[in-house]
Amino acid sequence: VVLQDLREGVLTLTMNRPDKLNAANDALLLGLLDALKKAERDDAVRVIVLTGAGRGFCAGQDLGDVSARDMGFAEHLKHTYNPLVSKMRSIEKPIVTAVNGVAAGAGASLALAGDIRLWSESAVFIEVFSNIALVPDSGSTWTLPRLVGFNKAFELMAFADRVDAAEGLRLGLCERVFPAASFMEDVRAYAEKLAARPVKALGLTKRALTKAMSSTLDEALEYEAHVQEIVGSGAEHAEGLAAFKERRPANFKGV
Ligand code: LHQ
Repeated sequence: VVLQDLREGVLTLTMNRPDKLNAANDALLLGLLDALKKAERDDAVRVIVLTGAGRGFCAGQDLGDVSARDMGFAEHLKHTYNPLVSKMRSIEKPIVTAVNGVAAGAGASLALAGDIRLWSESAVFIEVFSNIALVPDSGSTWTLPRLVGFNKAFELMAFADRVDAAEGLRLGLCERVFPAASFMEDVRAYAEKLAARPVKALGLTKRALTKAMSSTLDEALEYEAHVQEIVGSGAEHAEGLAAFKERRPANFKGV
């Protein structure tokens, strides 16, 4: 249910239940979590791309799967979606969510949980939860208001409005929109460019930004100093400095 492809430093994870628009069952969620845990320890993985097979990105919880109901929703979330989203936010590697089609419910939450969000022109984002009288989960209550403010987030959640790519770009739900016809090639080219950046420094940039979102300025300054000390003694920084002095492009690959 999760396809994995590692090439040129880019690990592409494809949610693969296309007949159901990649609606998530336990196997899919735990498969993603397991792949991220392995990617975290694998130096060959510099960037992670999360996308969906077929015409959907992810339609959220598989409503035909009974395990959530058997377990109770809270326990189910704590066992599956919560550790997955938490890992996406804490892993010190850039995650690109490549939203190829509809992202609904927890699928919309996963789309937002990436560090860089690339949408196809045919992407549709729906905080669909209220259609079935549920509360947004898997991080949407945390991410969406930080992007669009409390009130727009509430409106999108209340009416389960369909947000298309143009509107998603305007609202800041994605960084870039690519044509549907060339979407995965465009994502690939983008991810390879990102993989050529100093990903150890980017991993700590991600960590510092995440921490700063719930800290004071003084705490952020303190943490910046702490991580700067770490990257300052690393091989990437040495390569960056050498390249600057030698007036050549830096080669961070494999450093
Ligand atoms: C699906 C699904 C789906 C199964 C499409 N399940 N089959 C967490 C933990 C605990 C409890 C509950 O919740 C959560 C978090 C959540 O994510 S709650 C929200 C769950 N998701 C939804 O409510 C979305 C339901 N789906 C839809 O509203 C539509 O399918 C969307 C808007 C996503 C797409 O619409 P269309 O493009 O018109 O496609 P479609 O509806 O025709 O779907 C295609 C197929 O996929 C269809 O199957 P079929 O056999 O008829 O071709 C759907 O039944 C199936 N599918 N979503 N979540």
